[in-house]
Amino acid sequence: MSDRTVGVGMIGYAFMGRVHSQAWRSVAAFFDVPVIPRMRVISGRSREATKAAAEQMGWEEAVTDWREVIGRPDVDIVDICTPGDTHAEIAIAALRAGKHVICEKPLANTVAEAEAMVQAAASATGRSMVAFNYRRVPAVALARDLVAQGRLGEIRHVRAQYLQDWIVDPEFPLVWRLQKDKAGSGALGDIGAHIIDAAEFISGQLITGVSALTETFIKERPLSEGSSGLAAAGGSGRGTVTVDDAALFTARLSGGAVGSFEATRFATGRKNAMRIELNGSLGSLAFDFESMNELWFSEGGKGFERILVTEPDHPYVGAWWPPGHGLGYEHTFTHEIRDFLEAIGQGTDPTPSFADGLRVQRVLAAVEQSAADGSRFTTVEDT
Ligand code: SOE
Repeated sequence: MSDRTVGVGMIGYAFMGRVHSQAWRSVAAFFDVPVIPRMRVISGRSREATKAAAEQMGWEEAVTDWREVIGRPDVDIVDICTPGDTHAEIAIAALRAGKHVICEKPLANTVAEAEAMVQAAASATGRSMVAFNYRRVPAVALARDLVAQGRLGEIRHVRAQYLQDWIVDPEFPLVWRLQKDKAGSGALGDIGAHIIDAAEFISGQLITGVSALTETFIKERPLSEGSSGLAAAGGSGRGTVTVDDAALFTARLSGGAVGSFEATRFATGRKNAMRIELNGSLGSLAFDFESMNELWFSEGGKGFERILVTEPDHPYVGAWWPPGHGLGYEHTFTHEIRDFLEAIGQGTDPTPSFADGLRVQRVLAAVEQSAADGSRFTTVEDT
């Protein structure tokens, strides 16, 4: 076996686990990575279901206790794909055991947990990364490059939305993403976190303060009897929704831009519309994940023109298909794993780091605080 092999253990195997598995399986087939992942083991609560998932997704073994994964000498990388309430405990234990850790977003359910994770990462030998996969959409990476090259000039507006509609039906069950003790917050942390990260990543500016409101439209739902991906079956009995259905906020950014942000699961007809537009003194750009192979760009006083982001010199694209053939959701995770392995191989710190995840967590906290205070402007560092 190659001495470049690194053993991977994944905790959780639902929607995010499936898409991460696809990335672990495919990364070395498409990218020239310095270390080659071997999919050693996954853990989940039910023995039978975890075993079936391991077989289906290409993992060698299945266990029912995540501590077993962390304790194994043949596991070098721990991939955390569980709900947010378990991130801190697992990540800190894995880092203390000397593992590299990649953790799903948002980093944690609270600022205090995220701070503890950052502390553990700072004193660990392993590398750590939070999985904001949309940074790895080629068009999003290209957008950041254009801003960094100064093509937009001084950025004045950042306009970001993340629109979904999978819980519009009031009879959609009370899955874990609708429970504060499991998910930390609702649309805000689940999808708002992505646009906060994308806005900071593309603009190169940090959110310094927010003025927010949140809403929970459907306050009670049938209890959930099982879910797969974002689909779920309702059982008997009803429970209270303890998170926001929608979160909206305006923001100030460190470079002088002003921002508006909207995260909702009630945008009927919008399935995964992660959108961002930036307007600068020289030009603008606009992106919508539902057309993820396109970036719209305006400069020289002209209207927007489409860039088809499928050329070999566009970020990540050269590893895949000929121009015009396009990429999908799963590729963003392959790119994320590629960058993570690259950093591990080179002995550098991958981004976004746990510290970046903590920053997003502070913005989430500021949004919640501002919404609770009745939209008073809330400084991010005060949370
Ligand atoms: C559900 O809203 C979800 O699966 C998020 O949890 C993911 O982060 C996002 O990529 C797609 O939607």
